[in-house]
Amino acid sequence: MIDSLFNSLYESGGWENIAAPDADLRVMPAFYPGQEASALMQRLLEETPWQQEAITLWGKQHLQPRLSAWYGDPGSAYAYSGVVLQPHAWTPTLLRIKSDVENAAGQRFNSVLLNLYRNEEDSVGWHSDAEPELGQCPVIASLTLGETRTFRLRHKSRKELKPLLLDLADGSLLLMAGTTQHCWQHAVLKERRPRGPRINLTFRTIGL
Ligand SMILES: O=C(O)CCC(=O)C(=O)O
Ligand SMILES: [Mn+2]
Repeated sequence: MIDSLFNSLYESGGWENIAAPDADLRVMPAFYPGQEASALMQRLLEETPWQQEAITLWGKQHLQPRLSAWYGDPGSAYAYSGVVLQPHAWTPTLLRIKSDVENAAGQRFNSVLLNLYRNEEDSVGWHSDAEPELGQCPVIASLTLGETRTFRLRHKSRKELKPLLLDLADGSLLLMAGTTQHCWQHAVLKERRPRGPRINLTFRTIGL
């Protein structure tokens, strides 16, 4: 967590709340301690059928600058930017992580998007997770394994608000809830300094 945010953090139930207008953001920095996080990272690197999806933007096809995989309950197909991802069936590794995340979040999830950022060149551009199938005020739990990358948030309309920068470290869990997706966008941008691999898992609830 960056220093400038330190004053706006307060603790509740192991969560650090991040004070930001029109958002409900919490972080658990050591949700999985070091060794457990490394073991899970290794298992997911090996077990996941990683794919580089093609997306359509303004009528043009592009390969996404990261690898991904979608898991979920049967029927939880996920559509965005011209891609429709059919879910893989849950693995024991992912079911175990899902149950840990559900206990911390106090909320059930029926799907998860895995992203693998292979190095500093991989990224996800500015967006909000506001697809209709996620519902009105989606709760999204985001687990980071591996390299620390900067997670940026910017308010959609209040341009006077400074972007928030969260350094999401190995084993950390971020919860985004309330009006966060309505009012804010987020991104993990390319970096110049060399970065090792990072896996991010965003647990979601898709209306079936
Ligand atoms: O990698 C991250 O921390 C964010 C990923 C993300 O925003 C997404 O998959 O929708
Ligand atoms: Mn997102």
